[in-house]
Amino acid sequence: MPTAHATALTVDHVASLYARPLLDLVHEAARVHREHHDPRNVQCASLLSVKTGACPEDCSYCPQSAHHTTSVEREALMDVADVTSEARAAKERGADRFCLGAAWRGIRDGEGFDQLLDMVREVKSLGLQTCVTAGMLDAGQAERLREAGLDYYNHNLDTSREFYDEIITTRTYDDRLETLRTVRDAGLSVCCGGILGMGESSDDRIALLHTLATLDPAPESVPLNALIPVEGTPLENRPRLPWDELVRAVATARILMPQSRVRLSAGRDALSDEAQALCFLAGANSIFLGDTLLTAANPGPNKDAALLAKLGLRFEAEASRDDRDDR
Ligand code: SAM
Ligand code: DTB
Ligand code: SF4
Repeated sequence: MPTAHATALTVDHVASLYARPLLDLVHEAARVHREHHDPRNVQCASLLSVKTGACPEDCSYCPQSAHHTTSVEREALMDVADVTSEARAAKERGADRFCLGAAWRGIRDGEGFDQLLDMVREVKSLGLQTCVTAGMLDAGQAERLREAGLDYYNHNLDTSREFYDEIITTRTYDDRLETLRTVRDAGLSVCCGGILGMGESSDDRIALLHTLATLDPAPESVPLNALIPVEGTPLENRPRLPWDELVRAVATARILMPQSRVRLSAGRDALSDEAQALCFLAGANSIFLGDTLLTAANPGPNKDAALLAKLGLRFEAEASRDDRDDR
C-alpha cells in the first residue's frame, strides 16, 4: 500500500518548494535535516569499478559506453582478492560503505555473477556496508545478492521520464522502475538518484525529484550527481551545472525524503568548498570518498578530510567509534 505521504505529493508541490528563494529553501531543508539526522555526520562511501568499459548501453553521459570513444580502457572483471584489498584500504581511509560498479547492461547468471557474489561476501566480512551497481537484474539474482550479504543496490533513474529518451535509447524508464521494484521486493535497500546538468530543464529536475520521492518507500540513499562532461561522450561540451541548482536540488530532496541519505555524488571535483558547504547545510549527508569515482576524478581523501574538519563535520564511521568511546 502506498503511504499517505507518497500518494499526496504532487508535482506542483515539488515545483513550489524548488522555486522558493534559495536561502529560505536551504533554511527549511536544514531544519528538516536536523530533525532527522545528526547534522555533524557525513557518511562516506567508496566506489570501485570492478568491470570497466565496453558497456552495450548508450547512456550519453557515460565514458564507459561502447557507443562512445573515450580514454577509458576496457578492463575485465577484477579478481576477488584485489577487490578485497581495495575495500580494506577504503575502510582505513574512513569509508563505511563500499560500492562495486560493473559496466554491464544487466547481470547475467554464470561465472561473472558468481565472482561478484564472492566480492560481496568478502567486502561484507570486512565490516563494511555493501552496495552493487550492475544494471538490470531479475528476482533470483537480487535474492542471491541479498543472501551473499548485499545491503544496497544502486540503480539511478537519471532524469525525468520526459527527458530520458534524449539521454538513453537502449533501455526505457519503465525498465528502470521495474529493476527498482525487483530490488525492493528482494528486501534490499535502494540507492537511487540521478544526474543534473545534462541539458534538462528545471521542470525535468522537479519531475525527477517527484518520482524519487514517490517511490514507495522512498530510496534509502539518493545520489545526486552533477554531470562530469567527459571528452568523447555526446555531452562533452555541456557546461558544468551552476552550483545554486545543485543546492536547490539537494535541499528539495532533503525536504521530500527526510529520512534518506542524500549523497553529493559525482561532480564535486568542480565545486568550491563554499558550494559544498551549502549543500551540507541543505541536508547532504553522504559523499564518495577517494581519488576516483568509477573512472572520473573525485576530490580525494585528504581534501575531503580537510573540508569536513573546516566545517565541523565528521566521517560517520569515526562518529560511531567516538560514540562507543564515550560510553
Ligand atoms: N551500469 C550500471 C548502471 O548504469 O546502472 C552501473 C554503473 S553506472 C556508471 C552508475 C551511474 O553513474 C549512472 O547511473 C549515472 O547516474 C552515473 N554516471 C555515469 N557517468 C556519469 C558522469 N559522466 N557524470 C555523472 N554521473 C555519471
Ligand atoms: C552514482 O549515482 N554515482 C556513482 C555511483 N552511483 C555508482 C557513479 C558516478 C560515476 C561518475 C563517472 C565515472 O566515474 O565514470
Ligand atoms: Fe553502461 Fe551504466 Fe555507463 Fe550506461 S551508465 S553506459 S549502463 S556503465
